[in-house]
Amino acid sequence: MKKIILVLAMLFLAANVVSAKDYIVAKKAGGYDVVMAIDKNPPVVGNNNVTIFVKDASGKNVTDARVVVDYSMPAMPGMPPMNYKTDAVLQGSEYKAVMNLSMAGPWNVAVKISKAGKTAIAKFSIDAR
Ligand SMILES: [Cu+2]
Repeated sequence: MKKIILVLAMLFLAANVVSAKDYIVAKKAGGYDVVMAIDKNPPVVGNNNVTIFVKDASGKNVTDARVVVDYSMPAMPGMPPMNYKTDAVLQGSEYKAVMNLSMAGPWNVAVKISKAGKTAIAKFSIDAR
């Protein structure tokens, strides 16, 4: 798994789609390879530009899915749970979204990829500074 992430990250770097300083995480979900790159490393309170790459089992970019970024922070003392959702928009062969993190600390990010009536969810944990 680690190796796959490394190879994917290097491919994207070589293609100049992401920058070496990006925060990059990858996961398999529903037969897809999902890579999420955030332009802030570590992710920050405020706006973070998110680029999402979705590849199918044969390594082809999936460009006809609906991609939604769902990000949430569980309840903490003095803070109710927070949940936000934004559509990622296809740009070239990847999906772009802006994630506005309202507070420092741990966030759960669920990237929901819907296609042909099926939804795959890639879950990531990030820590905003
Ligand atoms: Cu909080």
